[in-house]
Amino acid sequence: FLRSQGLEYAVTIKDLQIYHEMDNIAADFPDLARRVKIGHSFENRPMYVLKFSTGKGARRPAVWLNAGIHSREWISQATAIWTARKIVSDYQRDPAITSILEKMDIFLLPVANPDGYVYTQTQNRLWRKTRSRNPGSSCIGADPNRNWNASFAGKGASDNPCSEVYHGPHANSEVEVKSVVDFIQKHGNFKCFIDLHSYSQLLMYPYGYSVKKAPDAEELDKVARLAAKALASVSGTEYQVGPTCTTVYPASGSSIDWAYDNGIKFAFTFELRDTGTYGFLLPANQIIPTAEETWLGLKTIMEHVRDN
Ligand code: ING
Ligand code: ZN
Repeated sequence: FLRSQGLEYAVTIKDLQIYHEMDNIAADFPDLARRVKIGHSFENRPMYVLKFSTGKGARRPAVWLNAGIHSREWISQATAIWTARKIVSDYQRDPAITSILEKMDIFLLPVANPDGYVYTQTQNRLWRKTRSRNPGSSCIGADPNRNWNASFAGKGASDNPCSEVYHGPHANSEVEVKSVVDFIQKHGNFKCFIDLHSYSQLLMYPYGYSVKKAPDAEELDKVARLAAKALASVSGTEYQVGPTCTTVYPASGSSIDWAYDNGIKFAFTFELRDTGTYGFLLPANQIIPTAEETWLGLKTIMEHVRDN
């Protein structure tokens, strides 16, 4: 048993090259970035976040950047790891990120669904869900963006384990989701939660579980429009902005609705490039252009969080 665990761990680290880059970033900038294990996946892969902090106080107001919750949306994980490198290289060069980090910590989770991510690289490029077993069904996995405790099992989720939007047996049933929830709750001072998906070029805020208007909808809409404008300034990529439910479709149990209903006001989802020409199979030559433009959108949001 121990030997097989050891082997599995070795394979895992080899599979997830992003984890090596996280290590490299932390080694290159020990005063700014640290790799933190927040839990493990169903198949026992580690869940790593990069914590960016200038170290001036514990539990500072913090930003959570989430990526790769849906494994096939590869531009999400790629944008996240590019962003990690960007944060450390621009700190003390770009006044915007410098001032953001003077006041807040940033936690970046580039691979929120590691088992799914490995599966898309080895078995099925278009796998979306986790890889957990469903007792009584031969279908695998739950949708980790329907599994949060926010109108769980409501509109836009399925109770069929074979569905791509299966919500799972109960809220937080997916250990990958539970790990993030526990970390954020234990920390207790997150002000912003941003989830990166693809594709469609949308920037959305709560709610997805209902057409009811979020109490902060006006402010969130204003911030999202500023972010979309900054993003478009790089190479003209246009984003639509609005609440999830009416901008894309109703969806309950999502990460940003959970964040918002748990006091994290600045909750946004990006649906990155493109609008369907390549869809999930976005060519590699669009990775850096996507990451570059997204960075301006992310900074715009974080500057607003910094000042509010
Ligand atoms: N789209 C998202 C999904 O989980 C979404 C849309 C965003 C739903 C935010 C709920 C909240 O279905 C993709 N492409 O995954
Ligand atoms: Zn997605």
